[in-house]
Amino acid sequence: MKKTILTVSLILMGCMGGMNAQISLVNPVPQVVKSASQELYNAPEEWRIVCDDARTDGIAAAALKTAGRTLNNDAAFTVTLGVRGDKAVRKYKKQIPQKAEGYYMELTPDGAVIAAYDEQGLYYGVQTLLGSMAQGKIESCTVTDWPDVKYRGVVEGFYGTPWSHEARLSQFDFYGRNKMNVYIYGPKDDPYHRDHWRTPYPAEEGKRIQELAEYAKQHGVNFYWAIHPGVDIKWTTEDRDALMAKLEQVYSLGVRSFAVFFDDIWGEGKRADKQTELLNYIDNNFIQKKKDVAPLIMCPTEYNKAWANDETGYLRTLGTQMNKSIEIMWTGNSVVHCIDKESMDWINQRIDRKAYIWWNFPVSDFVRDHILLGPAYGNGLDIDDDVSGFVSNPMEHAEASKIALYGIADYTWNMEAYDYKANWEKAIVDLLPSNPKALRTFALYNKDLGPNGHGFNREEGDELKQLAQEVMNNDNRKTYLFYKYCADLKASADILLADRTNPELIRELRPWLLQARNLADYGMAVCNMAIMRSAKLGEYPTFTDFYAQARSLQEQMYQLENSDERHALQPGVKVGTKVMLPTIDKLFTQSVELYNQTKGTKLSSVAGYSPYKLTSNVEQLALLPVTASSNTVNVSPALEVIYWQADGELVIESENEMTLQGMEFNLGVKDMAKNFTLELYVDGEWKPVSILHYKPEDTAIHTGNELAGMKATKIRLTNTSERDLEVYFKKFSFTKQ
Ligand code: 14T
Repeated sequence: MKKTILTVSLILMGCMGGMNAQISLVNPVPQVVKSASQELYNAPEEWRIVCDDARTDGIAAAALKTAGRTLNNDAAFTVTLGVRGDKAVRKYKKQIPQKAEGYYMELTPDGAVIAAYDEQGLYYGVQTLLGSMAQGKIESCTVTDWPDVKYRGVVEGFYGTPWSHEARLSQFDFYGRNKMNVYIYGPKDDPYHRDHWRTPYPAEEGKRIQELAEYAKQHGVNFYWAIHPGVDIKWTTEDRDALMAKLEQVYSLGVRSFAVFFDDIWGEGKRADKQTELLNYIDNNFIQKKKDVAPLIMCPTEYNKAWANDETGYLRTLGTQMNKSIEIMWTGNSVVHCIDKESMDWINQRIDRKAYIWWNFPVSDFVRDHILLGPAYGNGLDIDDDVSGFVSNPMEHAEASKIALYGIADYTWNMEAYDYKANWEKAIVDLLPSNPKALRTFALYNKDLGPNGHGFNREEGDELKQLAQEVMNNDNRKTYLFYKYCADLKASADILLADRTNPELIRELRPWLLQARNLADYGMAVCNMAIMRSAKLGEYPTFTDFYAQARSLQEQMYQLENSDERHALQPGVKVGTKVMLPTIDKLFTQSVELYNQTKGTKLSSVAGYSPYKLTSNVEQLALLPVTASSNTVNVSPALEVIYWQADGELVIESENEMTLQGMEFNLGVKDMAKNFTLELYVDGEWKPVSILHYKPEDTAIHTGNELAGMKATKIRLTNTSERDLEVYFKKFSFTKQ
């Protein structure tokens, strides 16, 4: 099969028009395109639709009717729609690809014919037609098209603020346009999904679910509703019935596709045999019985290779015992990982079916100080036959996620042809046609995730690397060039801040736009320092003026990171962390050192500004950001279970001596205080401070009265229980006087 496609696309490259061909505006890239000529015609202002009665009320016709053109039965331009067997497209029977969701389209200046395999394919044909006319032109061509992956889309599966209702509606428009057919509703912080999974949706919330399911359907998107019962499920008939009742409620709201998630839990809920029994029960007594419900999807507890234990055979149990129609999700070799052929073979063997990929990109719930605007790349281009579905877990920033999702739509539709760089360029124009250049420049510095517990990195700033080196070699011409990169970033951020065409996007980007301005200003100040270092004495402004400016900007960046521009518990706003910021920091330090050498001054050359430093030999804690607002210092909570080994410690060090007021932390497990020792570093010595739970059933840990008024430079929390512990890290904060 692959071979024929390859030959077809090779032939195609010959006949396809240049990059301006209007069909090239379409995302995802269609499988087979034949262009008749290079010529472009004006798209029609009005058209008439010709189709069998059975099609008039379908989603394809509806998409045409709402596409902003006048319907007129006398119009010269005819759009003929039909699926296999329809009279309207009888002549095109042979051209229709024999694949679900496939379609054939013929476009001339006089009209379009879309002949599809099924109604969904017809809808996609219409999307291709509309997409190609996005710039008001049409080109004569034929398109034969179908998806490589059966289920393509998004799982709203992150921790953090769930998407708003409006954001979701806008997503479904976007999925429809980009031929994604799955949306799985599973935001970790919707109480009715996880913490209170037994509780039925109240009327108001239920109405919104209903509206979402309906809107999704109109856009060719299957709305899956997921339940996450593993946190506290008892393997009793009572809980089983509670779960069934909840599914029934959601069914009554119009939802026809369901998923059950068992990720990020421990204890009883993790048992493979019990999960299997429950899922088979749901499958036999609900999914199959209803007749109009899609195959069930489940997310296992061991959802990636790093967490899979072949000895206990969790995955094998699912593989052998669970009904074959149930889809099993998988994130790859680790929680956040790209997928390749080899890793698919590994998992598919174990679960005895094709895994349904849950790709943890562009999700940023573990690096909330970053926003991820880079391309979607790194997955094998040859795994279409090895996956049953492929969905992306996005950021809590719905609009901004569309850049990566645009790529995932393309990748899953036409895998072999996927060109992530070309796709990214198109994605930017699609998202912000009013200011693509500014968005592109800004996005260049917001691709990587920075250091993170999952060790997942993205390319960023490669185009700057050589220049950065040359700047460090004191080549002033290169410094001017680097200055221009900074100026470009500044201009882009300013332009975007005033863009009014996509207010939701700008709202999401805002903290990073403000930080980009600081970063760019900082970069320009440092370039000025480097240049003025060798300038004549007395020339104004001087090196020290720019030094003071650079210092101020370092501090402003710190201030913004700790402002309430972001989520209170997980703040931080970082831009350009891979190349741009480190380059500026290095150049700052070097310039100050050289200046000190020649002038005999003692200016501080340490770049960056952070009065608090966290160190820990507990691996999962070592990278957590520390933030501070006026009197409160806070360590960002971790999402996962923390393995806190015996004697493992967490230390917070302050630049200046602090007078403490109070402190509270929460390790998510009751009766934990007795396992830990809290100490303050006072006058060169560690002094213990008592800790306790106010109530036995409380997980919060408080300090004794002696803390208030103590002066210290460091705080240390140690596991002194002589046992390795499993805890959460929900809160760690203290206040100063
Ligand atoms: F179900 C899974 F496939 C999955 O990825 N679960 C969560 C997901 O909700 C979250 O958005 C994602 C990225 O943080 O990773 C999973 O959550 C984790 C993963 C960890 F390794 C939470 C804590 C972890 F330590």
